Amino acid sequence: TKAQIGVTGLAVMGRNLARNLARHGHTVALHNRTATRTRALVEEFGHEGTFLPSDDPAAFVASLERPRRVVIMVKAGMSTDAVIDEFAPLLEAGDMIIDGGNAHFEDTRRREAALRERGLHFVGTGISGGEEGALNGPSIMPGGSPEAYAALGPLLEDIAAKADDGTPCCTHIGADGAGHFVKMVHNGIEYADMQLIGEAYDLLRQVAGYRPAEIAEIFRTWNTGRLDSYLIEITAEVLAHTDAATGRPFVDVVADSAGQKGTGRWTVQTALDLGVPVSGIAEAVFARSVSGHTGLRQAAGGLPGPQRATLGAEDARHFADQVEQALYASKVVSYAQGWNMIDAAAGEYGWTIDPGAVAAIWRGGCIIRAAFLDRIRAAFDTDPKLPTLLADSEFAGEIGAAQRDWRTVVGTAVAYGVPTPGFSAALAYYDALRAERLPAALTQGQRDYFGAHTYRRVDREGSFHTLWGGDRSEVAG
Ligand code: NBP
Repeated sequence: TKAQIGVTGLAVMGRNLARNLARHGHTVALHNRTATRTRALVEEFGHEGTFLPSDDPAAFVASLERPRRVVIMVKAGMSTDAVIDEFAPLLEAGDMIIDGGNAHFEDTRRREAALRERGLHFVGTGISGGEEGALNGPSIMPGGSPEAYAALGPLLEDIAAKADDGTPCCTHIGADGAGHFVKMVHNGIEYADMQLIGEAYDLLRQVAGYRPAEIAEIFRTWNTGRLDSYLIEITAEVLAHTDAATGRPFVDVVADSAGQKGTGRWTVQTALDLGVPVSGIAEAVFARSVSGHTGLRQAAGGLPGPQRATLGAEDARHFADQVEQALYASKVVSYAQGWNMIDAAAGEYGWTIDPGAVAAIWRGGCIIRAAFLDRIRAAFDTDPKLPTLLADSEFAGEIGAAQRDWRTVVGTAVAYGVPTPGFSAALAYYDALRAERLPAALTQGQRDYFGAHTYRRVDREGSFHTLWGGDRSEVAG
């Protein structure tokens, strides 16, 4: 017998993906640079399905049925290129290499083009859900050609998470790097969601005066409504947790310096190149960065701020409801920005991406899975050309209803000296989009003054320049 699919790179992710495939009845070829990992997998989990382990790449390739499907799950970056260089010469026209690592989409585009020249399919595939997801059903975002997806999709859909309506959380995203691009935006949105939740927590604590265990209860309540999501659920778990060593709330004994692996940063860097404002994600990345600058924080630690008493019980309860409104509205903004970014990239790179399908496959398996995504899917199903989620009638109605509380919360945060860059940036974006006139007109005047950059007028076609250094008459620019 031959294997339907093979996995090379059997650290946590590759191992769990291979087990997931085997548990679904597929025969899985196994390979890892260091053979002990391959053996360990078979020894521990061999009973879960049919595995064909090989120590050497040629034997691994020979154990696969054609067209061959080789999944690479190694550390993203140079390791991926090294593994491609090792396996590509052993493959034949029509075979597929699937990169399930967290590759940068530009690398995926490069690799896809190079392998296509050799007659091989390269499927850059975003996989979200971590270790747990890889084993029990991740959200899967494959790029590459439609032909490759035809031969690979059914296998991936089989092992993907299933949304509540039973549909697999896997769909062909678009050509070459589209899958890894969408996975990158997923991670960016994840950063923004986590930041907004963090701000809500901070306000409930510092303004409303709630203890972490009480805030956990508030989050649990929120999780039964429109904020129902994996991240809100685990936030409640983390906040309810008590440190065994000290008896203090766990959140109080953890050093307040947030780590990052870089996909949030990639999202913002790419958004700058595409010219798409993703201020929610950017503020989240910067907030993690600020948290890590201990030197700066120490130096500024003594600067004055407001002295405010926390709210009384009745006001605190009301404030918590307002924070829910602010959190929800800010979340809608950051998702709207994420989808704008996907749309801009599709234009730039020639991808055809179904925005509703992206929402659909994030409903399960991935870190940002949420009931809310079903509504985003519905918004794009109603109007696939929706310019922004904020223009969808349902979201517009909700934000319209939330905006007063949202302003109150941001204002209160300022008055109390609690930093809420996510809430504030989202509100500023909302106000910028709905503004009749922006001070960009003044910016144009300044640019024309110092650099003769010219401007357009609201009342006439054409480009103009004012002779600022002369008689200040206007000439054609
Ligand atoms: P790691 O990212 O820790 O990579 C370890 C694997 O890469 C091992 O199998 C190792 O082989 C192999 N490898 C390396 Br390193 N250099 C190699 C080379 N030059 N040639 C051949 N093999 C090489 O594994 P992971 O945490 O399982 O993640 C795998 C991929 O999945 C990464 O791209 C990661 O970003 C992505 N991802 C991870 C998560 C997560 O939650 N961990 C989630 C989603 C995506 P060895 O055993 O011989 O050292």
